[in-house]
This record gives sequence, C-alpha cells and structure tokens, in this order.
Amino acid sequence: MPLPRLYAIVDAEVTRKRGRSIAEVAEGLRAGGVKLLQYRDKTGSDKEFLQAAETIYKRFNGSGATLLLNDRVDLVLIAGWDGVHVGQGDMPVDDVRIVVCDGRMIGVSTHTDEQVVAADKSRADYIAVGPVFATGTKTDAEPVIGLEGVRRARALTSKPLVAIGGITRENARSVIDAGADSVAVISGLFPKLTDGNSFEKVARDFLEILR
Ligand code: TZP
Ligand code: MG
Repeated sequence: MPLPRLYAIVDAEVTRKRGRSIAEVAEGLRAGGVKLLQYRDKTGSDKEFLQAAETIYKRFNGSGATLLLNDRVDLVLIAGWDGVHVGQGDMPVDDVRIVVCDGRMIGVSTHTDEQVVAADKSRADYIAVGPVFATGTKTDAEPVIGLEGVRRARALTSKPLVAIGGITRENARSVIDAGADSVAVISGLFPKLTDGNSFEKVARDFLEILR
C-alpha cells in the first residue's frame, strides 16, 4: 500500500510551546483527513508519553490511519500503535523488527546517501530523508540536503520515501515532485490566524496541494 502523501508528526514540545493541546491537534488532524501520524516526545516521562499516545489513539480510532511512535520501540506494543520510527542513533532497524514483528511498520531516518543505501538493505518499510530545508524544530539537525538530496535518495531506493525538514504548504509540492512519496511535517502543521486557527484546515490544504 502506498504511503499517504501527508505524514503528520505531532511533537510534544512544539505543541506545548505553541500553547496547544495534544487532544486538539489530534482532533483537527483527524478531521482534516490525516492517514499517517507520528507522535514524538523527546523530553517527557514514559507515563506522559503513554497518556499522549492514548489521547491520539482514541481520536484516530476507526479512522483507518497508521499511527507510529518516534523512538519508543519499547512502548509500541503497550500503546497498541501500528509501528515505530527510529533514527540513526536508535535501535538498528533489523533489531526493531525482532521486537515489533512483521505487520507493524518501521521507518528510519537517513541524512546521507550511504545511510539511504544501508536503510534500503534493511527491513525498514520506508526511508525518511532530510532535512530537506532548514528547520528550527530539530536543534541538532544534520546539514540540509535540499531537493537534490531527495532526488538522489529516490534514485537509491525503491522503498517508500518520506522527506522531512522545513516543509510547508508553500514548498510541499516541490518535494513530491523531487521524488518523495510523502512529506513529514511538524511546525508546518500549526495554523495561522488567517487559517481560522484550524489544524483541520491546514491538513486539508496539504492534502489538496499534494493530490
Ligand atoms: N528530522 C529532520 S528535520 C526534522 C526532523 C525530526 C524536524 C522537522 O520539523 P519541521 O518543523 O517540519 O521542520
Ligand atoms: Mg530517534
């Protein structure tokens, strides 16, 4: 099954800093038609992580969306989510596969051509590349790969390709045109006042642009 074009990442810290709640973000994204979502929390406790995961799970129950946890291989089965996304410093993909089993989705972040080639040989279901553009969300982000990096990654793998980093409604189409199957977005999901402050509107806009 192809990946949905919009990959919404709900980040705990970004959500808090913007003064919004996990519940309202999840509610808006579901209403806006999001079918692929990751929950990411780099700072909270296990308890907070599981509470937020449950909040999102309840909102998306029955929507047909695929729900992935960032990093937390240990919590996927407990939370009942569909899979996990790991980075280069996390548990290796083929070890993750032993823990979460076939049928659940595993994604991996890559930042160089060599990492894309290695990920292609692994049991990952999709490969993420980035940052495509400059991002303020990840303070320790690797160098920007640009649309050229997306094109190179596309040539190196036939696995589903997700692009991440600095993606907005304004530049999302160019990322798909460069060969990505899906765009992963964190800060670009947050609505402006001119959007009526609605996550639903932003999600709908992305889906329309990426159609
Ligand atoms: N990995 C590479 S860039 C990035 C991650 C997690 C952050 C993306 O956030 P934003 O706000 O969509 O630029
Ligand atoms: Mg990670």
